[in-house]
Amino acid sequence: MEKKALITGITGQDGSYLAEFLLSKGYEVHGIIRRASTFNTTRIEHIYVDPHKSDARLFLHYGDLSDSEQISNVIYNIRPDEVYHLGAQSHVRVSFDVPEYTGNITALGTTRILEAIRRSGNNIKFYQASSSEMFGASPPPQNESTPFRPRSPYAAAKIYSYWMAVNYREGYDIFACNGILFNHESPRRGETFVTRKITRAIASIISKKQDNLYLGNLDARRDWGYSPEYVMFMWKMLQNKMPDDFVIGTGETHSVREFVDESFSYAGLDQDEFIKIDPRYYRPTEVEALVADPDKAIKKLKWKPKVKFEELVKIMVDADMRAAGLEPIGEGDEIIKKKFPDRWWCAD
Ligand code: NAP
Ligand code: G4F
Repeated sequence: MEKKALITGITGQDGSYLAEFLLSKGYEVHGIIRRASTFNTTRIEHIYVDPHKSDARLFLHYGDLSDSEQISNVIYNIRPDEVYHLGAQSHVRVSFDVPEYTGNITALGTTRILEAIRRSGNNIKFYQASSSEMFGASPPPQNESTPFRPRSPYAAAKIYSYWMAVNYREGYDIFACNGILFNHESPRRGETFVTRKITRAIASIISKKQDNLYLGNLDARRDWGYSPEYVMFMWKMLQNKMPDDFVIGTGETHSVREFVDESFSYAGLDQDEFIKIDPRYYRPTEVEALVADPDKAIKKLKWKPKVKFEELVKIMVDADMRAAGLEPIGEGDEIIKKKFPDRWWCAD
């Protein structure tokens, strides 16, 4: 029988790729969406079919992670086999401005889902979108045994969720897995995260719509990978025999400055002309360096990321140039075609 998956955060970067991936695996996919005054479903419009049609396999339900009753109703009515909990206030800098809200959604939202699963009495597998941000001040490389030393309200909220997933696994025998994912990007990345902010700015500068790009800390280092590859491993974790927690990342690290260098030179722009520092983008406490040690996932899940840092940059610059109506440079498109020939859902 066709499996059913429920995705929270389906309108986000990862949720949209995961929905496509699960549809390609034959799942019936359900997503929770928030009511917004403007459309927030742009990333999933291309896979949406009128739910009244017989071939519809993607269904959307209104709900909010702050509303336990609605969450419970959706889980009770759908009876999913797997829940992928990706919904969150996911912006680290914003979490310093709205720490209480971040705790309510990113931390307590997880408890609301786990409680709904437990109370339903059904056998439902659970994926928690944990984050490398939880390692915070712990020096790299970071793996499943590295202590959590959070440096933001977001990280503290994610650590709470991590432990709730572990507790429901140990206490109630729920098949709950934490994917501790390092930064992963794509053309669908939210526009205020640093990589996308840079690649969008490049297209705007070339289009003469923007003169400068204001950034914060250029020295921070991140382990950046390609989102479509990461969402496949969310699914893989839930197909394992036993529930477990895994670090997923490339094992390579680059500074924000290197991302700027690589992307501006790919686009043929002189960054010195355009980059300015705005201290408003500094964080009260910063995570200086993240580098994954994904050895456990390599051995147990056969994790092997295909997209390298320089390739990720090219994929994102090309996509933003195309979105701005410019002719892409083209190397990024070639990388997608070559590395994912039968994975249509990777292409944007
Ligand atoms: P994203 O693009 O910011 O998407 C977040 C999703 O959560 C959106 O669909 C958003 O809906 C939804 N959401 C926010 N507040 C909500 C609420 N109150 N009720 C219901 N839904 C709500 O994030 P992402 O990059 O895809 O990341 C997916 C998850 O992985 C997040 O939990 C993130 O914290 C975590 N994570 C991400 C990375 C990364 O590098 N991308 C790494 C590690 C962990 P709207 O569209 O309505 O805003
Ligand atoms: O792109 P960022 O905002 O991502 P950050 O803070 O690493 O968080 C992302 O990755 C986490 C996984 O480790 C996820 F859990 C989380 O949900 C999110 O997806 O910032 C990356 C780095 C930071 O050090 C920041 O200080 O870039 C630096 N930065 C420099 N200038 C900037 C800017 N970040 C942003 N957003 N905007 C800037 O102008």
